[in-house]
Amino acid sequence: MIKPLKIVVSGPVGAGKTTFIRSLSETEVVDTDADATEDIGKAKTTIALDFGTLTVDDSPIYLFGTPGQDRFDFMWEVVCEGALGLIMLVSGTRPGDLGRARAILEFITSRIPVPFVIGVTHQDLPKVWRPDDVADYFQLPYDRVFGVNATDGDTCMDVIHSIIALANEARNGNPVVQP
Ligand SMILES: Nc1nc2c(ncn2[C@@H]2O[C@H](COP(=O)(O)OP(=O)(O)OP(=O)(O)O)[C@@H](O)[C@H]2O)c(=O)[nH]1
Ligand SMILES: [Mg+2]
Repeated sequence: MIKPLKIVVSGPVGAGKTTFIRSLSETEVVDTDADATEDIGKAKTTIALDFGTLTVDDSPIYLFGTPGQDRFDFMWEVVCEGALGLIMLVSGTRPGDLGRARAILEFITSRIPVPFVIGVTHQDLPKVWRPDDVADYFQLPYDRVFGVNATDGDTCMDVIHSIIALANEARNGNPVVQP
């Protein structure tokens, strides 16, 4: 059996990590959503991880989602163990969370030299931050930042194809070059 490619989906609270994995997974998603105990603008939040699977071009992909809340940050390293690619999601409706997204990105990539792409969710809504705005914020090339509607698998697949290409380079022994 081909070893599955492990991809982590991370980002701040409400970025759409659980929704993204649910939209893509071909198997029933294992989630750990529980009632939020503080006001985070929604009823449920991930407390440990999300897990889903899909197959792309005959290759098995494992998707692991992290919790967004700070108080579960001890889970990030656990969830990221062995990952070959990282998808950072930020919501276009929550530009105030970009600093938080940057902190998570630095936390993970400083511990695991993993290639990453960024998805800006909620692109189906008007007046949200667009991928180019977020690329400028992170000073990243525009082709590393994708507009996503996490409730719709089509836009999520663009992100998956991009991270698979980067992850395969890393898997083939090429050094991970962060932009
Ligand atoms: N319209 C729209 N709604 C979205 C999108 N992504 C997520 N949502 C909604 O936003 C809310 C939060 O999404 P979640 O998937 O729970 O976010 P999360 O990143 O897993 O959040 P935590 O687990 O709390 O960190 C849910 O009500 C989703 O349905 C999107 O791209 N467009
Ligand atoms: Mg979640």
